Amino acid sequence: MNSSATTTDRDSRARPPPRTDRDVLAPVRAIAPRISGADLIVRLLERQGVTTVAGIPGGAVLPLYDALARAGTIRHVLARHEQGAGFIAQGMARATGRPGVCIASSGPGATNLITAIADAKLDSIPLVAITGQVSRPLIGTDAFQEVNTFGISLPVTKHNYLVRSARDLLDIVPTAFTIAASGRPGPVLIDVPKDVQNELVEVAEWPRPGAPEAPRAASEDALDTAAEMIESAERPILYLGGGVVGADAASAALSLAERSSLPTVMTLMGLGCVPADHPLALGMLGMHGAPYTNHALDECDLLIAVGARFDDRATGKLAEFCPRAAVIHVDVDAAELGKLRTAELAIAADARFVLERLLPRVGAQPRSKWLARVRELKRAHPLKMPRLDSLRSPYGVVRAVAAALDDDALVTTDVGQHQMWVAQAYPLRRARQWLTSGGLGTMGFGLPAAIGAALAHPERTVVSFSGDGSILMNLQEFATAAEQRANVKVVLMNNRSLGLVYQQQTLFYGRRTFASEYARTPDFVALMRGFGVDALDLERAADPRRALAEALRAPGPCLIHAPIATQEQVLPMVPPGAANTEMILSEA
Ligand SMILES: Cc1ncc(C[n+]2csc(CCOP(=O)(O)OP(=O)(O)O)c2C)c(N)n1
Ligand SMILES: [Mg+2]
Repeated sequence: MNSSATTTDRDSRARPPPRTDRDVLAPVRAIAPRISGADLIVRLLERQGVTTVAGIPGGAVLPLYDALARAGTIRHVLARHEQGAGFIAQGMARATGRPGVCIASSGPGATNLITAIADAKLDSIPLVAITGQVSRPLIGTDAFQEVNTFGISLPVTKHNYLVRSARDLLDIVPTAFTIAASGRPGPVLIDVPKDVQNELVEVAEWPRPGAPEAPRAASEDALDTAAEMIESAERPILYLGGGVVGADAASAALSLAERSSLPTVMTLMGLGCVPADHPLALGMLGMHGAPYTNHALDECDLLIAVGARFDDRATGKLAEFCPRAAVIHVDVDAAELGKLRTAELAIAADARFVLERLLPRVGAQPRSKWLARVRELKRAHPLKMPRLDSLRSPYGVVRAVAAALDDDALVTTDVGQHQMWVAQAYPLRRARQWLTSGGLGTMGFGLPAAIGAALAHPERTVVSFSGDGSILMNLQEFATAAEQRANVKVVLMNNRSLGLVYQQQTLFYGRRTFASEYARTPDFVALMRGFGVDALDLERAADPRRALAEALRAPGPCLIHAPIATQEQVLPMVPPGAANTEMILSEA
């Protein structure tokens, strides 16, 4: 979609705006009231059902902010950095499945949003980003706070617009919501010059709100073939990715797994689709997956990949991934099919559509031999989680937090060892419970995403596992959390290092740990006082477990400081480029 947007927008900047369908379908009546582009955006957002947006104002977007102020219908969450606003919007989107909305000004406001937009692109998260731009006559003059936001965002958006006339907003805004949420979801950026925000237009008729397109269907033939392949397989494995979450297909996946006795692996993005403690759940595959998970994949004869994209962190050395398996690959994005692994059966369709229609096509199968073999693999190649009962050990902290919460709690993470410890050890039991930056792996994601999730589900607890490196990347959002009284609990696993880097240097660079250990770390508990946020230091608490449970129960934001030894490693680990069966199993 980007390519068409580029050519259209680039080539026609100097020309008058093209006529749109709306010009033809909805002729403007002379008596219609005149409304500014900024007011139009607010009305169109209201019509989309948007109740909360996150952003930071600035000169080029002030008309829109004024329209938000005058309307008073949409809650605006004032972030402290535009990347925070982008991740707050993402948190709302990931927790609900509906597009999140963020707003930034031109120039540095827009560039600060880019990482959050790229993150949404790689994880297929529906997002609508609205940026202010310098007025049309100034575009291309290096005006104050002018950057080519359209150009910069082009490769990291699903679609983007530079709006050339206020009238075009009537098409662009609803279409942006449709594109963001349809098929494979993703971020859409709308760049609106200041004079377009101020431009008055007559609106005779309002467009319909943009809704997701109907789910993409699969052919009866493809469904029949898939069912036959599943029926006749001896050692099938279901491989679920983030696309299953995006398509709200988790319960359909579980039903199919149960009907046909399919051991099920999940990608980092797919965790929660099948409850972690379900007998068929094999947990996360790949670089930090359980040894038995990767061994089971090595033995399977049919891999049923749904909404998963054979990412290198999941597959390890691709040529040796599931070497004995035929592949059924279901993905709503046809571009994913055959991209990395040729499938014996490739189905470009909605995950839920396919899974729900496969269910009546497959018979109940006990698969006792294969399930017995999988149990044997579990015994022979367990996931070791040492010192589970200690609050000084990573797994112990994760399990203690989980034990104090129920399944309603949402979990976000930052990026690093702590993210993988949580992925391995937290008993995730439902889709949309788990919000993590998978594709881009963005440090700084956790806190603002948790704020967004808490805004979407104010009645729930949101726990964000973070690292001492990651938390400093969007620390300023504690001010937002305090202001919003967001029910966010940050569990800071402080190993005084960029732990995952430290681990890789230890394992793969001759122990030359360089630029990964902090000579000084801040007093995080004291920092929280500055933000007006409660803090608990597990090291100093007389009864840490009780203090932890109380901190998690108390409403509002809180930081829980959990010191961890720098030398702790997240294992197993598949060395980059190696096959998933060549895991490093013990500490080096
Ligand atoms: C924005 C960003 N910069 C750099 C990296 C590379 N990186 C991946 S993990 C990591 C260390 C993270 O440290 P911390 O947050 O303390 O987590 P830990 O591994 O110690 O648990 C780094 C630097 C990244 N993922 N994101
Ligand atoms: Mg760290």
